Amino acid sequence: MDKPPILQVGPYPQWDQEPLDAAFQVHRYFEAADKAELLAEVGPAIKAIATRGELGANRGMIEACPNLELISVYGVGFDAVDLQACRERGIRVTNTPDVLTNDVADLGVAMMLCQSRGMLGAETWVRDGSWTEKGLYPLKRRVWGRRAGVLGLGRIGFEVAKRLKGFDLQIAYSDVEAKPYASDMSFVADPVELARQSNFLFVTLAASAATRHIVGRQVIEALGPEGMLINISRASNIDEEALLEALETGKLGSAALDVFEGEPKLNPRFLALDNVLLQPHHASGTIETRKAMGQLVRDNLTAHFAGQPLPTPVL
Ligand code: 8YV
Repeated sequence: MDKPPILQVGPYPQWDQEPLDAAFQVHRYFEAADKAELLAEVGPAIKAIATRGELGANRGMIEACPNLELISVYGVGFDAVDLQACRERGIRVTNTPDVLTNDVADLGVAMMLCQSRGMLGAETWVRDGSWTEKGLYPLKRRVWGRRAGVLGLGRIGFEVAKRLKGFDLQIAYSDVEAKPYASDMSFVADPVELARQSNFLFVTLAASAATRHIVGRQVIEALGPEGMLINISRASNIDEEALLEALETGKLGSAALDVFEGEPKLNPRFLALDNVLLQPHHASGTIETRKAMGQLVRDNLTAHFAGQPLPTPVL
């Protein structure tokens, strides 16, 4: 039987590329010098798209593939896929939930600890000789015993909260409603009030049109000059202009960010700030998790072409 033709939007590690190439006739969108030409040429044959969370598939790409049946996303977030365009044509969408939850939570908590204790500056202090020349490193702020807010208590938010309990933090959360599995945390419906009560605010919401800029000026200013904002979700959940302004003026104490508008080309104003920890969207970036994500992308494609139920559908 002929291998099903698929469109691959972005690169995957070699350990994923090889089995993908073995099972499918893969057209590499990211390698095409003229992307419109590639879509015009192979679009009508394409039955499935394999993409990444941050790359998704826009309406133009979906429309260029009139026989498209499935979009398999390497990532839990599928906000970059035009879901409306998929609904209109009955195109299925899958993601890679669960397998990445613990690593994303780990990185969020690590970012809080790193930033609060000034670990990057401390490393420089050792390497550049400041320790011998200037003496003790400036004192930083404690983490344990303080108050954390988790905005979005889904799978990742819950794992963040679980880890924070180990650091003796007091935990509150906001979500559309109180969660039955979170009886030992306080529910605060209003994100502004959650921020007001928190020293550390974690943004762990699945991004959608409804959550766009949910962390706006009011939330940021409620977190305040002593507060820290940690984002391991999507940049669109935060009003980046308001965040930059608050970091520049000291209305917000600090931030630790794994995601940015227009990444990887982030706003250069971030680079001038010393109160923000910048990470290259790698919260799920461990070998173990990425292997599991790649497997799940292929499992969804394989199940689809075998006419079997999709392991992790979102649409
Ligand atoms: C990316 C992510 O998909 O899970 C998500 O939603 O954003 C990430 O895991 C990852 O950077 C791989 O491209």
